[in-house]
Amino acid sequence: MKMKKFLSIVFAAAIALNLAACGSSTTPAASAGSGSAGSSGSASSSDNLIVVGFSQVGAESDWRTANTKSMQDTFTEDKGYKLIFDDAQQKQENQITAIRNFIQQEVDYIVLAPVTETGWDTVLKEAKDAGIPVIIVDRMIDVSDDSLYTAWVGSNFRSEGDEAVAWMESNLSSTDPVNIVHIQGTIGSSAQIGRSEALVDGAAKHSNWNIIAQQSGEFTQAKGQEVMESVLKQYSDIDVVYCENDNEAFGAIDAIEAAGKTCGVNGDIKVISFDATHAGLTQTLAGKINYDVECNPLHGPRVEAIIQDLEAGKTPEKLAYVDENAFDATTITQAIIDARAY
Ligand code: GZL
Repeated sequence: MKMKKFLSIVFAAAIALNLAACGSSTTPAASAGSGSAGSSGSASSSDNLIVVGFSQVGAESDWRTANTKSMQDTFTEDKGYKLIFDDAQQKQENQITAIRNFIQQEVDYIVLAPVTETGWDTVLKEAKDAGIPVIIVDRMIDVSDDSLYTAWVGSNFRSEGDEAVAWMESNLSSTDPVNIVHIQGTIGSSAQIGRSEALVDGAAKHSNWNIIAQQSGEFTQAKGQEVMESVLKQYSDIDVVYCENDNEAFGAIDAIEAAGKTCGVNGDIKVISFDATHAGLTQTLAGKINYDVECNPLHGPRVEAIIQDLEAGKTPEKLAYVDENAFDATTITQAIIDARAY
């Protein structure tokens, strides 16, 4: 429970005791702020719970669904939390509104999964002024003052991209032209920035690599399919499609097959993907995705550990990167997929 709330309860008790001694009928004035956090429920219902306001990007992908589930499975009332969840539908303005609502409700912690890196300074200053710690999860933010957030936990998206490029270097021709379609994620998100930089830098190192098309698939299957359909109409000689998440890859595969071509292992067009969700690895096992780089979404327990540190007066690590693997169609097995948590 936040010190502010604790002190206001002590203050209220002191007044109540004092008034009882004096026989006054005045109601203690200290109710403001005591247990008003999470006021979407009654104050008493959340008085003993740690109230966490979570602003989630949206529900655009299998990865996001797994990330949301991890947070909801972690922050339950029987574990001492009240989770106030907001789905921003991939719009930053909705996340900013949600954060302001969390401040108004005097939550104990704000967790933000930022849709893009910039544009957070003003609202996070408001949270700081309200004395509410902000934990950033998954993608990173670019702010002028990093005291605006207490801790971040997420992935190294650049190294994810480098992992994919290393596979391409080992499995594509080093001499013949390699024509690459680049389906990017949400423009301005850390995941897109890191994964895109890796491919662009990789292509710059190989004179036979040509990025013939580069467009955002917004991390969704529908947009990924739309982009790939359009590119297939323009180019007949495509060697690789580099999809910045599994859902874009699913859309690209649908478009490739609808165009009468094959993809993946021994296919006309190789498919690179990111996230390694259950559905993505199932397509990898089927040989339709050649290489799927993991992006671990199970941040609930990691965020809880940060909050528990703060509750105990400890200082958590400012930046915590999660460990991640990658999966090749030629070596993955059903047993590997079955053993995974998402
Ligand atoms: C990456 C995450 C990305 C996933 C996509 O950490 O932000 O957003 O790669 C999701 O599937 O939409």
